[in-house]
Amino acid sequence: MKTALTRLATAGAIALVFLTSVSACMDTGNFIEPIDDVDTGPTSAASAADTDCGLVICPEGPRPGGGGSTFVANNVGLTIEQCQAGTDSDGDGLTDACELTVARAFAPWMRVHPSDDITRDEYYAVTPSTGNRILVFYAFGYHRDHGRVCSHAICTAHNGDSEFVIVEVAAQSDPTWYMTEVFLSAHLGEGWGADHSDRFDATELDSYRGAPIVWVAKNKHANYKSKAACEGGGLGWGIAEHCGSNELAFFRVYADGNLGQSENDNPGAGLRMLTNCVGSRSRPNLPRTECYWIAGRRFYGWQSRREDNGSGAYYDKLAQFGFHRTRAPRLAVSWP
Ligand SMILES: [Ca+2]
Ligand SMILES: [Ca+2]
Repeated sequence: MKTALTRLATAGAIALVFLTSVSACMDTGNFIEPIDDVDTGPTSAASAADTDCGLVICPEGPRPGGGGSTFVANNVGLTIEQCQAGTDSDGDGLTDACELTVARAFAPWMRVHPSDDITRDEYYAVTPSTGNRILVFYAFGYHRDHGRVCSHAICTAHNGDSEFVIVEVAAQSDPTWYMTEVFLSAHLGEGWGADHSDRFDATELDSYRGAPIVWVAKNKHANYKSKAACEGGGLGWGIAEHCGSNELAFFRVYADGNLGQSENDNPGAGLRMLTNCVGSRSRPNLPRTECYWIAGRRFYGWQSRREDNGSGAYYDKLAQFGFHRTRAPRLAVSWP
């Protein structure tokens, strides 16, 4: 995590180097190192990057040393140019094969408590951001939040648990790309001191094969960067969360698990939803369908909604980070 002053100073220093050494969109060979922290804010379909540098990539000049000290390299096996040539079912400029490959390459590894129930159905969205950044939203889709032993409402068990992770990626004209930042949900939007959601530089988390490792709190499934952060975070009122390290689970990225883009929010833009309302893949006998692109549609983990109030709508979380737009803003803009 950086302070605002640190980010401001860093952005200023980088901007000075940038202005004196490179010009936008010059040919920088096969290494394309993005300038960090120079976002101008959320972009629209008609952003300058679209018209100046193609849909996704705007090479912004190399930085000596390569990769940047806060980035984590990951060989995704294809270049950004290859990502823009082929079938693009959701119409966002990235091919289906690219979105699947990128989602698999950066899918979070989960350190879960050995006695936790992490029954889940995973879905993901891959969306262009500004410059050469791409954001991937990983929706864990836990069927149940098993609660904690305490008296407040936040501690109670309920159907559905809509925790998520967002990974920000710097695409390259080279098979090696970079994980730049990660957002971890931890009871996002819950009050009472329970919301420990935050954005991190990629190197602030442990990583495996270029993808982040997250610690998943037992029963309530909040995401933390470490066991210490998990057990020091808690649910408020001194009630601790618990994390265990005996198992390493992974986010299952299916070819038909791509949510696509929200066409409802971008009429006429040519974007398409690939998954909106869907039944449970892992337990087809469950009674409910869950919808990802309907505002305010609470998530019940495919289980009967009569039992309780479920968990927060995935749409609302996608929209908070701009995944309902043609381009999502950088994580640093969504969560400064
Ligand atoms: Ca696409
Ligand atoms: Ca997409």
